[in-house]
Amino acid sequence: ERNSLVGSEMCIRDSGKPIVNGSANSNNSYLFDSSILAKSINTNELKFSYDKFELKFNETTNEYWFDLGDNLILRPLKRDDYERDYLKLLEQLTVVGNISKEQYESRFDAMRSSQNTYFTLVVVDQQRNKVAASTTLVFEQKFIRMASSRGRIEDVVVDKSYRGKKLSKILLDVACLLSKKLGNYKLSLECKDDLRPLYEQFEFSLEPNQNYLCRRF
Ligand code: 16G
Repeated sequence: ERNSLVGSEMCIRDSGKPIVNGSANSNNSYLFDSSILAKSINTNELKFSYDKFELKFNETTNEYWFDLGDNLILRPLKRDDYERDYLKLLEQLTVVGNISKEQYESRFDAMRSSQNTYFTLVVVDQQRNKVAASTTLVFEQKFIRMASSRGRIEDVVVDKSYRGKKLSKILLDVACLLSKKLGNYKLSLECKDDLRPLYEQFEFSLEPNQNYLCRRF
């Protein structure tokens, strides 16, 4: 029955040599060192091509980001993205609840200090000063597979007013390449039936005889 596939885990596998995460994060405002993006994401290695996808660098702040055109940029989550309605964006995915700025910042700091674990990517509309789309790539370190790590694609969300601009595709393309370059042996995600075609474009598939089981509290 088709419904039995709801929430099933989809997975892609890759074997890659881990590359060392960039130097210590010199910039306090990014969740992770953006030089990792610059080193890992070569436009010609992305699965799809986009109208504009241009690496930019600010020598003063030492920050990298990608210019997507149309006043949109792609970069790591920033500590002040609370002001850019990041949590309101997440509300379009699931329940967020009332999170104060202080609570957001303290969770951000905890995530930032978990080295090599949280890679939240955001697309920001610079004209409206608003987060338009986001996803988080999460790494889980393992002893298995020669002390490898697995990746998970989490919290993919595009603001209603920015749908149809290929933002989820761009974010997934970047997250998948990042996962591969940083040496995950597999990458997985959970999704509803209607989103399967999106993820299948990135070679995610239901693995035979694998079930995603979930207990909620
Ligand atoms: C979806 C998301 C997952 C998110 C969950 C929230 C993707 C690929 N999957 O499964 O990351 O955390 O929804 O729903 O974005 P929940 O609050 O019911 O767990």
